[in-house]
Amino acid sequence: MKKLMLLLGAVSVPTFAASGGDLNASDYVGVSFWLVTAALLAATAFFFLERSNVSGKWKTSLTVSGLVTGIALWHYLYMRGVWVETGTSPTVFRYIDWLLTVPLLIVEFYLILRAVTNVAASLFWKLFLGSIVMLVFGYLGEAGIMAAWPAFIIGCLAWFYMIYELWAGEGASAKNASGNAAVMSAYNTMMWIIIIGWAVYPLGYFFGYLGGGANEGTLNLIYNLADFINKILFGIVIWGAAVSDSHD
Ligand SMILES: *C/C=C(C)/C=C/C=C(C)/C=C/C1=C(C)CCCC1(C)C
Repeated sequence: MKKLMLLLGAVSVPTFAASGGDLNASDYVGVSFWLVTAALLAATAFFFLERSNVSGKWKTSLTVSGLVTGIALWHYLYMRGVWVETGTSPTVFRYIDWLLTVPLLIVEFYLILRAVTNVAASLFWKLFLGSIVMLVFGYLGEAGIMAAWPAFIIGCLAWFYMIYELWAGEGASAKNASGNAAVMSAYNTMMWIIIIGWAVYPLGYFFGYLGGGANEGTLNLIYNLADFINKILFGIVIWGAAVSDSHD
């Protein structure tokens, strides 16, 4: 209970700082910022409270899920303010959020694999470095420091490299060598999240910058949906695996 009070206290502070203008009902992008903010708040409380409901080896995974949604909640409070007040993309807040939460998600993947199998730390570092290159070039393209197309292509190559490592690299050999059904299914879930779940982001970039002129509404709507899938739904999938593994 004390933990929950602290959590609620911590999230109520920035809402004052971040209260931008009013929310217009026809501003569907602003409404999507609002909805994802509320969902992130609920998800953060949920993941921390559910720690007591799972066995020891899963607790850290739920903590990391809660950190991811908690960090994103903090940024969404401000991102919504930027959008509602200026009608432009909160690019800097967005990328600071990604730079913090994407490495945490990779830690999360690593923890899940570690819970069921022995994976080399080098897989973690390869995914980590790939994700940093992907995000740095995404930012250079979105901030107009680099032309939109080349930045996008280099970002995609870094993402393809991560997929290649998971699909055919040392992680894949470790998985196949294990011959264990639980290992295979945890590994494959993570691989498909990075392939399908993460593909929503480059789609957002594509429709935002490369479909003829900048379209900031579409960009932010797609990014907000992507965050909902990859931060909240992904956390819920882990929670589901953790609960079923803890109660049988
Ligand atoms: C919680 C935030 C997450 C999981 C963010 C993930 C972001 C990406 C997978 C971004 C990918 C991009 C490319 C593959 C190409 C360049 C543009 C990016 C940065 C949007």
